[in-house]
Amino acid sequence: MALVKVHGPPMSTAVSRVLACLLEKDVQFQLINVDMAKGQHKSPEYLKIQPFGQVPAFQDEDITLFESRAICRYVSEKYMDKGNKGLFGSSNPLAKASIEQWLEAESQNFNPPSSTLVFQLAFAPMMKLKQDPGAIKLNEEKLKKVLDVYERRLGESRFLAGDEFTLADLSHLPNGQYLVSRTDRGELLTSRKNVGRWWNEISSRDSWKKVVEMQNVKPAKA
Ligand SMILES: N[C@@H](CCC(=O)N[C@@H](CS)C(=O)NCC(=O)O)C(=O)O
Repeated sequence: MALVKVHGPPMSTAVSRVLACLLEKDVQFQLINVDMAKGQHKSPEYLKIQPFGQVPAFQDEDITLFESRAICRYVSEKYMDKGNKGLFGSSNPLAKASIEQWLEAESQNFNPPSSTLVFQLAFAPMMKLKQDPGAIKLNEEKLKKVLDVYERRLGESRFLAGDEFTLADLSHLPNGQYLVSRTDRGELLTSRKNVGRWWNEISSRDSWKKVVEMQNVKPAKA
């Protein structure tokens, strides 16, 4: 059987979310580099598999998907019996709804302020772009409020959706990692008692450690 294909660099938060899921599920994959610096993600060929010109794009035989969280849901369902079997819950509708709820919270509440902070504090300086202090302040305040909710939730359960590590937790790893390791605002996560405990636990999973290793490998010069 052909390996599933992930198109995009592991440095991308959306790509790394999919890689973490594939590693959790123990699904072998082929990583295909997309040279974003050269605009390869906007090429007519690439737009056939990702019409918005973004990474990742994902292929499983004749199925082509984009949107990292949708890809993670698909991988978890399709490879239900492989790797971490509880990653996307069981057939219990309430357990599933709880995972969905926190997956949505990640994408709607956590991702907007955390990805803005990561961009402003880590990527803008790297790309020699001007930082926007107003956006930094506003999004730091927004993220604090979101994490206050997480702090209460994680005071009552080990992981976001219950006692088990699920896609809901996994989905926070990409932005969380950059916030903690590449900005000076990591304390937003690590200084909160319950969020800090949760962060240490989810970010030390073998699957995520492998993704971080992949991110730290410099791409070979063409
Ligand atoms: N919601 C999408 C976001 C994809 C996305 O924004 N990818 C970024 C890299 S993390 C990208 O391709 N940026 C280049 C662009 O938008 O032109 C997902 O989760 O897959």
